[in-house]
Amino acid sequence: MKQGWRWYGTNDAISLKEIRQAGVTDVVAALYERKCGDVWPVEEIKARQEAVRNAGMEWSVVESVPVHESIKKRSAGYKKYIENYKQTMRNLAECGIKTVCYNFMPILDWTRSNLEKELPDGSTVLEYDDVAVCAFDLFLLKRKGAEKDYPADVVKRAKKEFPKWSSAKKKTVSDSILLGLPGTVDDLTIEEFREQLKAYANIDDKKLRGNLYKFLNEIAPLCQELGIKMAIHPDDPPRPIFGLPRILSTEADILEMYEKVPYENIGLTFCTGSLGGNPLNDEVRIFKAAAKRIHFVHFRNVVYSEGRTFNESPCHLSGKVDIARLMKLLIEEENRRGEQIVVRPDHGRFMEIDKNRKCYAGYSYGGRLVGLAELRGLEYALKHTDDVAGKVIVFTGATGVLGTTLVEDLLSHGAKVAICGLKLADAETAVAAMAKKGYTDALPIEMNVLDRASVEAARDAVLKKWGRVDVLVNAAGGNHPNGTSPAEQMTKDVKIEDTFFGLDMAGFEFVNKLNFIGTLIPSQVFCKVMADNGGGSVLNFCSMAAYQPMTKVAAYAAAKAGIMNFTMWLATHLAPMNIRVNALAPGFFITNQNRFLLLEKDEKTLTARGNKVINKTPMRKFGEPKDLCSATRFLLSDESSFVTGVTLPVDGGFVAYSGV
Ligand code: DNO
Repeated sequence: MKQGWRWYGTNDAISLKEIRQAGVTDVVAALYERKCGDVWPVEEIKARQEAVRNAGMEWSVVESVPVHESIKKRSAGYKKYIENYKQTMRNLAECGIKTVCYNFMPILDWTRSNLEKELPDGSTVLEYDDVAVCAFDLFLLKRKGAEKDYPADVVKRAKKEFPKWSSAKKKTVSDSILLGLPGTVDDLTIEEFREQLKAYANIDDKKLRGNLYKFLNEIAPLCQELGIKMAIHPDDPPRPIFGLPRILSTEADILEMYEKVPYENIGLTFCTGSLGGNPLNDEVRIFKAAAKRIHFVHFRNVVYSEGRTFNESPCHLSGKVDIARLMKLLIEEENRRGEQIVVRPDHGRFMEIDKNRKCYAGYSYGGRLVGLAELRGLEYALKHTDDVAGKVIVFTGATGVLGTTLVEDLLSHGAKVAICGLKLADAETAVAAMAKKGYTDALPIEMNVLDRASVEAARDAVLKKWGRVDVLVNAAGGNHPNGTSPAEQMTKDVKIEDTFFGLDMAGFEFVNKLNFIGTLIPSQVFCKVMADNGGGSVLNFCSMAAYQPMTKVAAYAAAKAGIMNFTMWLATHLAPMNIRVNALAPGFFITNQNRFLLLEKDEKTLTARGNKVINKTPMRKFGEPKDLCSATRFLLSDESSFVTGVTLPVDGGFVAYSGV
């Protein structure tokens, strides 16, 4: 995660200096002084940006550019406000600020009934008490039909408790609901709220959704052109309140928005606390489903006392939401993108340390510092206790399509990788590309897997750099047209040179040797190092052709079958030396060695053979290189310490299916 912190500008009781000292790099801010619907002038954006820069940080996310009510209702004047919104986007992009958080909750933004729920230690947290909200709705707002929106027992308790409310309590609850929350658009009186509710009498869930999608489709092309990512903030609490529809509360809501607004840059602010405000939400599931278009993250937790009543958790990690798993998913998503996402610790307790300053509700210094420290510790632990972290991995064939992805994954999990390629220049290019992504524990090595002297030189270079070898990945290999017979079967009609009898012996030998001997020599050289060192593990690369040969590729299939057999042999032989030997059998992935067999020249249309493959793959698709990452890490790490001699297919079911 890129560590971020919300700053309320010059009105904030917390200074930029203090924020910097919290250790964050990214500031989340807005032009809070601008009215909702105004165009944000470039000079004002620049001034704020300068202030943040002078403090040593970057203003990278806007939270929020609020959406004018007329856009939500599509009522008089909305076109002008959309134009204004677009102009603000242009101005932000001109300043290089390209992530924008906003929400589409009618009238009210996020809602709490108590901003100072006291915990036993005297610190306070924000609370949403369903009974208090119900009592407000029934007896202060006096909304018609309100009763049916609350469970019967909540209504019963509200009726019983409201007569006992002091006028101070009435004021606290109304103020908490209608005003006082930072980031909300307008503070309202009860009368004003009632008036505004009327305007929504004819706007139901469906209509509001339509208005959101229209608005987004109107601004999406411009945002795309400007490189702006729009990150809608989920409803909080995530369900209808006061009879107002809320349309961004659940997994289905998010996916519907993705579908109706088909632009990658129109995505989500993944706010764990807001989503957690509905007991039925499964935030982990939502993250997985929404991952690709998550552009910004808020981490915090909630604790339920009963029904729909919750308070914000005093600990950002524990509570209803599984933050540990979400952090893990976030790290995976960041690895997939090769880019970090801005995260801010959302809200925090109000503690003694802040007693002399007036912080915005939820936005204390101390409480958020604690939250940030917890999140940072969690991320650190997840990144550094990974089982491949610190391992020295020699990776042959590291510059190929699959190798590149796997190497990056291993580096991102803390391994040290010798990137071995036939040509030094390719290995160096790969190492430089990894360095650009921030992975510097990589060493470029020139290695010809068929030449023992070359492999031994590589061994010496790795030992010189890191002093040991823990893992060998034998990914070098491949097929070649010269080792392939063009005809699937021999019939009277095919030319003899296209059959087995036309096979070029040199071509056959090359492919067979490259795969089998190219696995054997590095195994012999590096397993000796591991044996001397007390152990290690080897991962060979097999193929679907190892289980059952495929037409045309006799040399390749025979070699891969040999590797599968050799994996078992070597596993047996080296088990007493604490060396495990396993293999991975990728199903069908488009790589440079098989492209000519599976795709036509246009690189899109499947060849007849490509179609056959898809038809025999129960999952009906080719694999993507990242599909091999977790299986690879598993087989390399101590997670699989009792697994040796196996060949693990990662194939969408290809091996399992007979084709009939
Ligand atoms: C609460 C915040 C919200 C959020 C807006 C986004 O603490 O998460 O105020 O900024 O809903 O528009």
